[in-house]
Amino acid sequence: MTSTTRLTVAQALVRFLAVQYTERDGVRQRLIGATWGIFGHGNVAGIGQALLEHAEEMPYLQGRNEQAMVHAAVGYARQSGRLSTHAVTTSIGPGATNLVTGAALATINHLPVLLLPGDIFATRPADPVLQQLEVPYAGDVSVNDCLRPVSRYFDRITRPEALIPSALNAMRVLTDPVETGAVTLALPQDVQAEAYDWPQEFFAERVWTVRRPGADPTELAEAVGIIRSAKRPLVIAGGGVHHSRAEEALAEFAEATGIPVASTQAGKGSLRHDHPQDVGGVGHTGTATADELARTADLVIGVGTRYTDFTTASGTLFGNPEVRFLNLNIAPFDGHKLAGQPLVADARSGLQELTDALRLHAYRVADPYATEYTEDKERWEQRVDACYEVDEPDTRPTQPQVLGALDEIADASDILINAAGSLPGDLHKLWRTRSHDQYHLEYGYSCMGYEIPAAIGVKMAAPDRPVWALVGDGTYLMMPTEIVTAVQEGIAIKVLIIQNHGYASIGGLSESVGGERFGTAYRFQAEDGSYTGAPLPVDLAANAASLGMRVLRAKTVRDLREALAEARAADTPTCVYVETQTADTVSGAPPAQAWWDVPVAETATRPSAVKARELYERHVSTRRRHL
Ligand SMILES: Cc1ncc(C[n+]2csc(CCOP(=O)(O)OP(=O)(O)O)c2C)c(N)n1
Ligand SMILES: [Mg+2]
Repeated sequence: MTSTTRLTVAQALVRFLAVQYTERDGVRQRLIGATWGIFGHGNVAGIGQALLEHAEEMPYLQGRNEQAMVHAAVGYARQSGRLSTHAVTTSIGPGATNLVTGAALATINHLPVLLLPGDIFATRPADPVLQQLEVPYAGDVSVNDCLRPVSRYFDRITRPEALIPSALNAMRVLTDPVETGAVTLALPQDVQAEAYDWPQEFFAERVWTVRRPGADPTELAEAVGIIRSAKRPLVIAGGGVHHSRAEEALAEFAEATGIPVASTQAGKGSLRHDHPQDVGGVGHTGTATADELARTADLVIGVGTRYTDFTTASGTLFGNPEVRFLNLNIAPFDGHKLAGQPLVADARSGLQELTDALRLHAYRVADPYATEYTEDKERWEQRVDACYEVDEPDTRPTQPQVLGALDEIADASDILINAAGSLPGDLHKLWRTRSHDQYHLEYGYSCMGYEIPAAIGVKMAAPDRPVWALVGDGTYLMMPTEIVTAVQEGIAIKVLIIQNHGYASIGGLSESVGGERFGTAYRFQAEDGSYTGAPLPVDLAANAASLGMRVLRAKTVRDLREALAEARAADTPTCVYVETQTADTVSGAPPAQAWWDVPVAETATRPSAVKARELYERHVSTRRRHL
């Protein structure tokens, strides 16, 4: 007879989660390293009590905002190579629906996170319970159903014993390199507190091997043939390179073949910036070097990329009539994109197999092609130098000069986190990535507010490294809450706030699409009623200080250099606050080298929109459908 242990559903879940492990390349670690929680009715007596009772097995972390807790877990998971993550528990109702944005971000970026929202009573004694959505036509709907489309696995545990298969499925999905993303186990609050006699085996240590599938021989042979016939091949490295830890294999592939490597936002850092074959970011926010190579490539080798519109310049980038696509991807869905030849495999395994096969054929690109991209890369480097250069250190910096100041003090150990605003474009074009995991840009969801909580998660996974959250004023205002968490836990993140009085990015975009910067500035109204008056008397530095951070204010480039060095050395949460020369007057960064499709009004009375539409139609006419 199997022995059993009597525990509540919540206690059983916590004990189960504490003994799940991942293993890849011989390294084993805990799958769920800790659990974040904000308590209310719906989890305070169930999961809350279980976390208290099993505090030694499962560390608890207190957050301030449910969405932010997911961001922290995602940051931790990405820094851990998707081999370890956190769980997040919430109350029912608003606590649970606050998870939706974080869940979407995790799923879109293929990053694992386990969500445990409280749910309405399974037994329905209290009907409606506080915060319950009543749906007259369906008794089994709760607000947690909002989490279904943004979760890779969703279940509602309406009976204790249903937890067993559901928890196992949750672990399967979290550790599956294709499927992984947000996993949601919605937990009705009465069920959480219900006791059950659990089979002892449920609490045995379990190891989930994260697989590295190799290529199918037929697909591999096709792929080798396609590469051998290419004269102007270009690799586009996506986030899959990092997820697979395939950076060394990519460098070997590049060195063996002479093929240059461009990268998406998620893939930047796949090669170090000083690798002679790294041509930088590609697409709308790319470098001139990479975008010109993409325009003329006869073969694009996508490695672990989803080919978003930023990468393809909304379908206008790959202009060579002969261009073909070879897509090395662990997900068949992405492997087939742009009507390409799929090579379905783990990025590292697939690259190694390609390199071995191409070495046998002694394939290498011709010298003039290598000379061309080497010289172009050098020209782009000079443009970066020019953007970083400071003639007058006692004036306010431009945003690129802020990055230049950070570039001066950063080494391979620094990690930069950013997600939205004008920084992603500037960073993609300019940042010189010194280590494979230095450039942490969340651009799958480009979610304002990700940076500060994500920095906490990253710092937990990399406690000895300087971790910087780079935020615009808009992003800061969206979600500064987790500063309090960093202060409480003594997690020495660094927050760099760039003040430019509103949305420089969307303001610029608005102007280019005939929107005249409408609703994008944080300014008072001028006499004509437009919001172009004086900046608001809002002091974000004082705000960060009020939440417990040490704050260093920098007025000039000279101050900024000192403040960044001081913050870098600090062992408590520290903020550097700098106001830049506003982006609507001085940009400083190179303009976009490729288009991005943001549809413009087809009919309008205002001349700006009419003009923008003409330009829009010219761009649209260059779009290609790759078949
Ligand atoms: C949660 C969320 N809401 C809205 C957007 C759309 N958006 C992208 S950038 C941006 C403005 C960012 O402003 P700020 O952080 O000040 O950066 P700046 O553009 O000034 O560099 C907005 C509203 C978004 N990405 N995320
Ligand atoms: Mg701003």
